[in-house]
Amino acid sequence: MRVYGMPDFGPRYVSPQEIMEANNAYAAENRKIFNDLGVFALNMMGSPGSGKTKLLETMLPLLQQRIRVAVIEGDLATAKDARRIAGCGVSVVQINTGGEGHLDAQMINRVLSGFYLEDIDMLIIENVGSLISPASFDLGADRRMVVMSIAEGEDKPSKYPTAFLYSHMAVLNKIDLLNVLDIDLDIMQKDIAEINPEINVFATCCRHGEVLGVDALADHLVSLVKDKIRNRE
Ligand SMILES: Nc1nc2c(ncn2[C@@H]2O[C@H](COP(=O)(O)OP(=O)(O)O)[C@@H](O)[C@H]2O)c(=O)[nH]1
Ligand SMILES: [Mg+2]
Repeated sequence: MRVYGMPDFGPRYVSPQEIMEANNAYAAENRKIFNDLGVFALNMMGSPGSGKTKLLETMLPLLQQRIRVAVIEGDLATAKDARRIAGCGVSVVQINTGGEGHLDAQMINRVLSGFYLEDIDMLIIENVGSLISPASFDLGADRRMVVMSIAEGEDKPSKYPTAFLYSHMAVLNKIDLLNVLDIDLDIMQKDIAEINPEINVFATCCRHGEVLGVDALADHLVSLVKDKIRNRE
């Protein structure tokens, strides 16, 4: 919900609950559209620079061999990420939020008509780069995934637990940097398991020529998408 200008009868207070209720109504509508059309939606979150777009660029060719994928890109400004994804031959819509640090369900709802959803098995939504507010806004996706670069520091999952608490998958990216950083991957994994014992953790490297772990993540995602397709039949 947005309040443009001030109504005649004076300022109106829009409570956080009202904002969340309005968001949840759109999220429910999105979920219904995804379920009616058999589209598996993934809400992908993580800090700026954690490697979300790079992970997509690396993983999309593996996914496209087995399922039909489209992407929504969220950023404050520019269509740079959408251009990168379009380079993989995938349908993509870029949403620029201006100042907002997250995508909300209404923004997703507004761009869904830009896709031929009947011809898509999976819609991946790369959220605005942040470990904080994206985790609070349900988009109506089937699953949530948080991507963190190990270079962000091993203490970050415990300092920013919300995204890990609400995600089904966590990706620890840039493991090629283990050689040059004083990072203990075990501490990160232990902290994540403490925040959310159910979460599936994947360690990846997306660096050209050194790709690691992306095939295991792609396999996991394809099996989730195929489960949804099977349950619908
Ligand atoms: N060394 C290394 N660099 C990576 C890896 N994954 C991504 N990067 C780099 O990290 C930077 C940020 O990646 P980007 O995909 O734009 O991050 P996003 O903001 O989360 O979408 C880019 O320069 C990527 O090439 C990785 O696994 N290893
Ligand atoms: Mg990006």
